[in-house]
Amino acid sequence: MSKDLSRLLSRVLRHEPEFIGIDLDPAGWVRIDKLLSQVKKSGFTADRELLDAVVANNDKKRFTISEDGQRIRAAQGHSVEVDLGLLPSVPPALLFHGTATANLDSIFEKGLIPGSRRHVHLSKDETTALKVGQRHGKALVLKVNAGRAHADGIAFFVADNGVWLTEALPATYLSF
Ligand code: HQG
Repeated sequence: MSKDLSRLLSRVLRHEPEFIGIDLDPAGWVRIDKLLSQVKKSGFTADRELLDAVVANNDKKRFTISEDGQRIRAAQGHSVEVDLGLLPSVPPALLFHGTATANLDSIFEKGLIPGSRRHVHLSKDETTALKVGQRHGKALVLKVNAGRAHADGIAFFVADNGVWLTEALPATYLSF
């Protein structure tokens, strides 16, 4: 049950709010009471207790509840247009990006690009990056020279859940 709600939240808070008839505000937030009533109207089971458990136990901390406890948003991973309001941060010298080997030629030609999402996602450690890459097939991990990219003026952001984000990254900052 909590897995179903987690999947539904990912879908509506990142990609398809209209699936249950909600609107996200420009920073991706929605009121929790409105969300829960629309979830129920759409035939799913949910209440505040289950929602809080899903948020607290989510393996990747995908969802953030606002400080006043009234609103929720996805921490990252959006394909809908949102401005998360994150301030640029100084990244670690080295970050990692897991991808499918089949993407390599294109990545070294065009650099990392966000695809259907708003940002390129970077991991702090190789293990996490490998897991991200494996979602797409035979995987490998690219090293991202984030220190040099940052020094060259590329902005990096850290999402509420610690995933590093950037808008795009030329191949010159990538290596094996
Ligand atoms: C690839 C998950 C060809 C890129 C994870 C990736 C993450 C290119 C795919 C989050 C390319 C996009 C995001 C280029 C990039 N040519 N392919 N020039 N540039 N790509 O799913 O990074 O479980 O949108 O390497 O944990 O895999 O959903 O991004 O393979 O944090 O919460 O294009 O999603 O979180 O795929 O994953 P995605 P991602 P959740």
